[in-house]
Amino acid sequence: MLKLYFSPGSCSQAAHIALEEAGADYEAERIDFSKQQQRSADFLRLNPKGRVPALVTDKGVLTESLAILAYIGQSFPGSAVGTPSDPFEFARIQAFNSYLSSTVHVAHAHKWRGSRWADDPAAVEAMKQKVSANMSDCFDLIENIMFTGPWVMGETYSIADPYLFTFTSWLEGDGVDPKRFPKVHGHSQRMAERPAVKKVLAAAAG
Ligand SMILES: N[C@@H](CCC(=O)N[C@@H](CS)C(=O)NCC(=O)O)C(=O)O
Repeated sequence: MLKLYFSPGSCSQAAHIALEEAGADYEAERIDFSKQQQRSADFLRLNPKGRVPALVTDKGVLTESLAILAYIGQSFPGSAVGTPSDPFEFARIQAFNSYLSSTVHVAHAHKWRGSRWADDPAAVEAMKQKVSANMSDCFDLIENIMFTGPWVMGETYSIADPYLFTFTSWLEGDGVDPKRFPKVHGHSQRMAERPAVKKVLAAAAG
């Protein structure tokens, strides 16, 4: 059975929703950041990066949301998050998710994790001050160029949808009004109505 290590509200939420959407048989174990459990010896043995998500499979542990989402999509081909067999269509999904992973996530991380990039408290504070503007720029691009609608890739729901939903949920905390992006905001509202999403949010709250 698959086992997902997650922390509520973090990027691991995307993999959690994808597992639900796929109808996968899985177990979910919460990692409590307030207790620094991501740095515990037990968790570091599993994922030396000290981050979530981590997915234990029968072939070994997978890390990185981009890889985990693609693995779920390819493992459950007929499901709501099954990946397309056409290489170009799959690459389009990966391009979108890669932008979230390598650009938007990094822009967001400057708010709480600036010490990864600088020791000087003034530099860390200066990075924090850029988060709102950088997240706005990223979402301008998503809203106006990258997002098709009603789902990220158009008519077909995919592994890009739970991933975008997760990043959109960070906007308010980053000082950005999500309503500034009507298409993305509508997407979030549609996502919130999906049974898989409701189940994951309830599990995270419990
Ligand atoms: N590139 C990784 C990033 C994973 C990551 O940074 N996860 C955050 C939560 S969103 C985390 O575990 N942070 C804990 C920490 O930095 O101590 C991915 O996309 O999965």
